[in-house]
Amino acid sequence: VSIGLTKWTSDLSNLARHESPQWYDDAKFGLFIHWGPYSVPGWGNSTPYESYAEWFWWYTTHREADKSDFYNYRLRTFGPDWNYDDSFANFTASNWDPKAWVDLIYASGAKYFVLTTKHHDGFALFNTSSTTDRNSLLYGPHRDIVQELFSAAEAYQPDLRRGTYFSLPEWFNPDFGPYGFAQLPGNTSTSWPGIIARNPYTGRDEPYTGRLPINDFITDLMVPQMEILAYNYSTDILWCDCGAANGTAPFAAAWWNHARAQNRQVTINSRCGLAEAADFDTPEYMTFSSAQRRKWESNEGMDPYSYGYNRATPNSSYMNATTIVQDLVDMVSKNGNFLLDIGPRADGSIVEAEANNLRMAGEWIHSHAEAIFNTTYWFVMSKIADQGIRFTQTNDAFYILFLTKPTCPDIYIDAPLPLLNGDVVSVVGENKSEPHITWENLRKHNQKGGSSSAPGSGFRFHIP
Ligand code: FUL
Repeated sequence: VSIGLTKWTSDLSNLARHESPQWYDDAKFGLFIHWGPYSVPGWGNSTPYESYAEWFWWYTTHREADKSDFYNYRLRTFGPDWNYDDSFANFTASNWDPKAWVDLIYASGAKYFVLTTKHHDGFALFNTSSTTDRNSLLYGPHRDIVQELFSAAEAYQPDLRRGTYFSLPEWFNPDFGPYGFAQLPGNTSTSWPGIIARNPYTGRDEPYTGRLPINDFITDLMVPQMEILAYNYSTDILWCDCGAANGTAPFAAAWWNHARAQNRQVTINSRCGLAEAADFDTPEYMTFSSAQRRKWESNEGMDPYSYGYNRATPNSSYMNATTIVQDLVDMVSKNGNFLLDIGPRADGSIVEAEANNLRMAGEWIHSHAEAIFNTTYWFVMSKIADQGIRFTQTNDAFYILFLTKPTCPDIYIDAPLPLLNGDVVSVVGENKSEPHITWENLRKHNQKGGSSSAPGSGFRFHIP
């Protein structure tokens, strides 16, 4: 029998048959990196409000949204004549060592990374010369950031999967009229499109550096840039943002046909405009309380409320290693991946608290890899998922993960064990004193030794 594969077409019901590949499901843990000109002001306040620092331009031009007092920070730091694009010159990457980033990604235990290749400010970290000059090759670092990071990953950690965050809209692009943020619900501005260029505080028009004339934002800029990431940079994950009007469906069909011809499997997130046809959902600064049949990936900053670098954040506020491990375990047990974000400084250095906590979490993750990676969730218990106990499984092992050290050595789980020939493995976690993780090493017991179960009944488990 010869069975042929039909080509992907841009029909949404056809695209919906595409799913996240096995490698993505197995990878579980990724590092998200938000880096761009917004890393220069690098500020999002801390108390009483904190806001995404990568939204610096937005908050300094939208008074009604500016709860964190961005504008006054901008005024006292840069003065009244400063424009957002003035930050390009100080986005230097002067201490940026792509290999050091790759080393840290690997040390954290992550199996993939997703770099902001263009955030809402429209500044690209890759070569966009056919569509706009607003990029890191011509301004700021004068380097092809995406290419350098991807090459370093390929050279030093070839198993790391490489992903690209790509914001569909551009906040203050005058060419972007009909689809802009200004038309989102809740924005009461009637001065469209003037608000895009004119700063309502200063009354001056802000420049939009590097704009080339185009006719249609979607067909002449957005889609061509997605194609550049797909074909010139061979991204594994296209991680779009904002779900604005788009031309994603025909793009995705062509990209997937191309990838298939190359024997590659690539994936696309839920914010590219494909609705249910996307491969995975992307809850932001939130998680699910139970397992989801549909693949999902939670993303959040190590900063309590920012993806981009926020100099107002105290070291002690960054997510600590224990929380990283607990969140990862929790998400994996519910069919989720964890995309954890860092915000490097404008010179390419990484906040020490972020790097340290990632390395510490990575020690645990590396030494307990078998209970995390290449596992699937156990739907039965993940619906209950409570009391600090989580479950994962492979073909030959069943893992019981304790988010904290159990207070009682005998545990009864009132659900039948999955049919299994291999090991039952307990992974005991203990958080004695921050910032040190003191989780014990894996301890294996075969079913006879450590637990008992009978079909249809629960099972008893003794922690030695
Ligand atoms: C959001 C963006 O607006 C944030 O700045 C950040 O990039 C996050 C991952 O997605 O929609």
